[in-house]
Amino acid sequence: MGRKIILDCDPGHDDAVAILLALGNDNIDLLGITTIGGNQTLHKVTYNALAVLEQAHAYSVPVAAGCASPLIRELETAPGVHGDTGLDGVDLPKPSHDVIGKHAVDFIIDTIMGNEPKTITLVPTGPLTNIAMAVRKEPRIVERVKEVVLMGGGIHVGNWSAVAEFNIKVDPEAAHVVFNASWPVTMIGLNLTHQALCTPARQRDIESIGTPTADFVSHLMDFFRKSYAENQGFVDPPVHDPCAVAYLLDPEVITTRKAPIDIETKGDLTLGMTVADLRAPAPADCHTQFGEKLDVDRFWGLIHDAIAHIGEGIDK
Ligand SMILES: [Ca+2]
Repeated sequence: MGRKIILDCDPGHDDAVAILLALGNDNIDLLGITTIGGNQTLHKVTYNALAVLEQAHAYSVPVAAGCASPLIRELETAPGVHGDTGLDGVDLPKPSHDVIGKHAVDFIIDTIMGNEPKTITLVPTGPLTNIAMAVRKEPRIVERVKEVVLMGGGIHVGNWSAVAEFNIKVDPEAAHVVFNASWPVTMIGLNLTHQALCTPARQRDIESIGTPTADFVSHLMDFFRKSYAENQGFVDPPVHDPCAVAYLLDPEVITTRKAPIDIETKGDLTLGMTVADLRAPAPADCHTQFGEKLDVDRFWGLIHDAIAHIGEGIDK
């Protein structure tokens, strides 16, 4: 059995690749996908999560819809990056399954409390609203979870403002709750994910697998390349979210550094900034760390292998 994870996401092109990476590797046991309003509205990203599972014929992975908006702010979506559907650029297969009849926050709590302590890893790749709500509703999950490995934030780099990354900026108060809970948090931020660039050569390598899912990913990357070129000044798009899953599959793919990290919730210019204190070695009780260096070949090798493993459909 692989590592048990819950993927809390807002698909989103890179979320879709993260889902496929988790599905296509037996060292991950994807217990469920929970959705959060972010890249697009909750309704759209939930549909997208179901459609990505349909694409991979992964019919037994439960999907639970979560919060439609941040804790105290209006939802900000990212149509300029992900299009009107949240997954523009592909013909999404129509989902044959629906969400389960349980809210994402309750699914997260029940799964963590219903499994052995320190066996469940939370992998948030969207705004952190669901995770913060779960902490507030059932604080015992903080002690019980194995760790939180999230995509968000960054060290001295932003994409939704000069210093803030989208997921954190959309719901900084939720991020504050998550980073200040005492569980181990690994932040896979923009400083790391901007090393995960889908170059044309990487994309051709994926296409060479020659399956519908490989084509699906390639079409996603075509759109992502265009939107990143137009909106963010990138030649090749950074594929953020699968970096968090890759770290769980192979810790050596990402080198990490411990540092106290907190979230700015008040700054006029710095709202949503992940403030890491790098002045000295981290204190012994420091529970936060961040990804620093990506082994790029190893990372794309994991993506390739997962898509190849899914083949014509994973049927699980
Ligand atoms: Ca995401």
